[in-house]
Amino acid sequence: MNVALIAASGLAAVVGIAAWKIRSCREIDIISFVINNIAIKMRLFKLIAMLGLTERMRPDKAVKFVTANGFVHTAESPMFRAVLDYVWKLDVRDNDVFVATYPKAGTTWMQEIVWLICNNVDIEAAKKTVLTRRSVFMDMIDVGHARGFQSLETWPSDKQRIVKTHLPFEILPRDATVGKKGKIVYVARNPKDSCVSYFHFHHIVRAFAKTGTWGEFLTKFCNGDVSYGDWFSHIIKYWEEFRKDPSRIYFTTYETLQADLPREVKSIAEFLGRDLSDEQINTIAEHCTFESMRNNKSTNHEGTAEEGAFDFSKFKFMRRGQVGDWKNYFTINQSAEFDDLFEKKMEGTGLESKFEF
Ligand code: PPS
Repeated sequence: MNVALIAASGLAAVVGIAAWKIRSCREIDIISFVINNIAIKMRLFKLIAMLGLTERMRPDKAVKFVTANGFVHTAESPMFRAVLDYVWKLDVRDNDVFVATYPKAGTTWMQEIVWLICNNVDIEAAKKTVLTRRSVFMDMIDVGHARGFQSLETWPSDKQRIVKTHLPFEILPRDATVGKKGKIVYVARNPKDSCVSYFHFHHIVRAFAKTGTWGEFLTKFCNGDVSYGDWFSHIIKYWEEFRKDPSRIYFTTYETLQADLPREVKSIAEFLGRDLSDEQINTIAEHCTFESMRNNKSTNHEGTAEEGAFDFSKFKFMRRGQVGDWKNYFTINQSAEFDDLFEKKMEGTGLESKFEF
């Protein structure tokens, strides 16, 4: 045996033992902090998954913490916590477009639409490069080929940034909120469907908290004890800001996109100051159907380097893509209780009629 082989076997044994010893996400965080290398962190995630130890990494619950500007925020994956202080100070460019949503509202869908609108409907280019590289997820740190917060700072100045975020309006970059730079496209989704989609997504993301049963997860969702916190305050705040300045914020819903995609693409293009032909609008709409995006390696999150963070064995990222899937999960009592909560929280906002259950 040569020396390199002995060294490699030794290293593999050490890493294997370390992975076996790791009991929680927190420990992976500490290791990543010490080695300061997010790619290694992703490999650790993968290794632990291969050893069948994924469940032990999941935190028990979401954590509430105070952000740089004093806002109380909630997160499960520590990766999201780490980046917030930087986000607040980001230099926003005038032509930045933020695709903002509460998780599972159709973010990926809207990112692809906006990217195509802003890039001359270049379908070939869109297929060639995964969406996570074309459109940055601001709330995350760079992971392998996935673009996170750091890449925003070094993004070429001649290329427009299409920025994905789930952050509440209050903790977006100061330049975007106080400074009013860039535009925001906000997508909201019927909260019952959002909750069902989020429940399944928790089985995919290795670093998210344990869901418990469906009923237990629903309770957490209603209490805002999940990553990105309370659904109601998220959407209400963006809605209020949209009403103050509709020239800078576009507000739409998943259900509106489903109802008439070409009409919505046209309207978003107008908001972004792009004049698209009917043919271009239809090309985007066809490229962005659920089936098409589910089969597209560039948008379905499969086979990318950040995959180490995901476990697609039970559910795919492009799971169902339907309006009303909640009816397969909510009991009659759960639905009635949710309706009461919805009525109470939404009263007087003008948002009540946006969602029909
Ligand atoms: S994330 O992780 O928060 O960024 O997820 P997000 O992209 O917001 O939401 C994922 C859900 O959107 C569905 N989806 C679509 N539905 C219809 N048409 C298209 N093109 C489309 N693309 C994504 C996806 O399937 C998830 O919803 P569920 O209900 O889980 O299927």
